[in-house]
Amino acid sequence: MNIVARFEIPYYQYLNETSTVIDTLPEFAQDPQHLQRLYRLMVLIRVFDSKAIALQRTGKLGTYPSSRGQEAVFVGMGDALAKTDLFVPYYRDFGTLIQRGAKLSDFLMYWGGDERGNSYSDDKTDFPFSVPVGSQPLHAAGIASAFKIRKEKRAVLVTCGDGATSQGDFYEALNLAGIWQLPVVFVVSNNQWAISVPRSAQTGAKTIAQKAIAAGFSGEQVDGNDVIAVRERVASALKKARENNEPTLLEILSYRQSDHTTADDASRYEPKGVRETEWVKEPIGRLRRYLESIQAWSETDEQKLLAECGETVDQAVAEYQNCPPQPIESIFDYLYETLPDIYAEQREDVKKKEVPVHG
Ligand SMILES: Cc1ncc(C[n+]2csc(CCOP(=O)(O)OP(=O)(O)O)c2C)c(N)n1
Ligand SMILES: [Mg+2]
Repeated sequence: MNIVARFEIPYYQYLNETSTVIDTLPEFAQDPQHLQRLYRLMVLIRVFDSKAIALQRTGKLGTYPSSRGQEAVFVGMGDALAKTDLFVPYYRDFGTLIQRGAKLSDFLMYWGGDERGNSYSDDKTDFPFSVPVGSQPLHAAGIASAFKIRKEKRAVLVTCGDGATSQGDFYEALNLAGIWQLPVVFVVSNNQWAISVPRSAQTGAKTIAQKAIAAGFSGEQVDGNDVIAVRERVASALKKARENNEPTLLEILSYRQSDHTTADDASRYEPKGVRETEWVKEPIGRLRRYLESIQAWSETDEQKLLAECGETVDQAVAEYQNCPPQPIESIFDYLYETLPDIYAEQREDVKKKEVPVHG
């Protein structure tokens, strides 16, 4: 018997749970100002997130999926992307999109039921959120194929959750990326839950990262509570994609510190105490403690930042609430270029209804 192939799945972490540096820091992370920038973004995301949940609880926003606990994933990805790359997000990714030209108010609009919130990117390059679970990796493979045919040095970054990796589309996308050698990076944001289904019930494989092996390219795990690791590994994978048309799968591990969405109640299925145990790993405190240890952050900085984030978020809420709603018949206008006759009557009928205001 001969062994014909062997595989390994690496795990990347630079800043551990106790905020200790355990590996040589990548160059960008040796610049405290760069780390402060990432820290500020993570805090902004958390402040916005709490506000969005409060708005939903008071009837001013529709269903909203929280980012709590996953801030480093969004910020690390956004910081690693080049302007010319293309991002194919899923519904939790607003924290990346605000680094790509989207406004916070766009997301209030979107989750408030106004589709104009979905038209966020400056030059309309990035895709809108994918709410269907697992369909977007295929779109990403298709776009990457176009970049390759056109010989453009651009990479596609696509995200999905751990639950999405059980969809056939996910495997098909990986297979295509491997066989065609496409410039695409697949990020699986593994927050350990797909609504009430735990990661342990999702796959018999030890890691999700190893699913890349069957497709013929490399997969790795990244500590998703360590923004330095996320930023470094996503940047490195994007570079390989741009320069060598080499795909990568990154399984980024974190923990969902919230209900699945505001329509969920995780206390009905999440074992007691796990969230608290996982909280010691959370990304914002981890980076703050490190910055404090190198004298690059203080309590005064923190208070100033929280006040700034509060103002920024309040401004976004005001923009959302003051934006005049669209005419109600617009739901027909976005769907068809030429409205089929059978809907003409319905369109007229709906015009008589009262238009709900934002918030
Ligand atoms: C095709 C499809 N099936 C089912 C759903 C309902 N659904 C919405 S989110 C979700 C769980 C997804 O979990 P995961 O991929 O881990 O992402 P997470 O929400 O945890 O970030 C499901 C089943 C959907 N939106 N689309
Ligand atoms: Mg999940």
